[in-house]
Amino acid sequence: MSNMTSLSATRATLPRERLVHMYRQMRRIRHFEEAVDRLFQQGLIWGTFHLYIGQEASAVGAVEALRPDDYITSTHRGHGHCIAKGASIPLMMAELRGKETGYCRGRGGSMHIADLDTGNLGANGIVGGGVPIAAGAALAIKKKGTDQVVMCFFGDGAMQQGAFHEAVNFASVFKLPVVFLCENNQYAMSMPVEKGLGSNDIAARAASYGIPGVSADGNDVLAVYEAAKEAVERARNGGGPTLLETRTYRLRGHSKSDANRYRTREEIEEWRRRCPIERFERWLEAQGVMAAADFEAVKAEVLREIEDAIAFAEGQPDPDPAQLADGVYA
Ligand SMILES: Cc1ncc(C[n+]2csc(CCOP(=O)(O)OP(=O)(O)O)c2C)c(N)n1
Ligand SMILES: [Mg+2]
Repeated sequence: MSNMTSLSATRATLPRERLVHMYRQMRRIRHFEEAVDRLFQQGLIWGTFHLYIGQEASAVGAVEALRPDDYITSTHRGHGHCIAKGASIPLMMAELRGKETGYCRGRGGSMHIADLDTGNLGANGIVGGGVPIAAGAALAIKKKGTDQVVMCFFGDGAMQQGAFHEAVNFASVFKLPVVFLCENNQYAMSMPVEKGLGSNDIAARAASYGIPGVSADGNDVLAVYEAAKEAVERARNGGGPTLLETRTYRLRGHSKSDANRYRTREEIEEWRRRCPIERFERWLEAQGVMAAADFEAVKAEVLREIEDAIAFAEGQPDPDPAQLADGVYA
């Protein structure tokens, strides 16, 4: 494994406020997810959800390379993408609590949150389901003649789906403005990548579609940002799609019920030491951008924001049972 302990000092070119923003976004995702877990243990969230803890640098680095009017497609593990793109945390919380004022009027839950206002075309319970949606959105962009870009998030497991192959090939043939971002978190449920993929070299697969393939350290928010920026610029300038792998790790179980029998405690501990937030803190401190007191202040503000969102959601109305069939089409 490559040396993943330090962030490169060549990336000091971003202004302070953007670095602080990236740090805050990572903390917002981390503490949102911790709150979701807690609310579930308290019996206040039901259904299922998939926590993004450990992967925060992937969503934040990638979305930082986008404009507000660009689109994303997301996955079953979508809270991080959603928050990174600018969603309202109170409305996400209301949705997870099944409230009428949530993003899907309380009917969708974790895996169906979409937010068209921020360009989030939606989480998706179908593994690989977002990939053709991203290609379709990119085709629409091309037909309309705007210069927007689609960032398509999916997991290593999604690469084994037929829909992935069809959509990436289609996007390549038509040179569509899309970045296919594979979040390689080492597992698809209990299946390790080295068993589930014919080749561990995810980026190399791009060659078979005639598009560039890039691999980035997914726990280094600036490395993800740099790789995503290049891919986004290529897409925006008519250069077509890129396949970008972010190598990361999910620190929690696959879903709410996971006894972690398929991996060792040592492996989890090793990745915990590469925590993307702590690594970014060390770098920010070394660069003189933020100090320990600043980290604490951001953390306290974010924790307050999350508690406010929980209180907001608690006070929201439940859906009216008489409207149960609203939005059911089949
Ligand atoms: C088409 C389809 N097949 C199977 C599943 C069940 N399933 C849910 S998540 C998952 C693993 C996905 O792994 P990956 O794409 O690597 O994403 P990760 O969970 O690691 O973020 C599977 C098999 C599903 N939701 N959809
Ligand atoms: Mg995976």
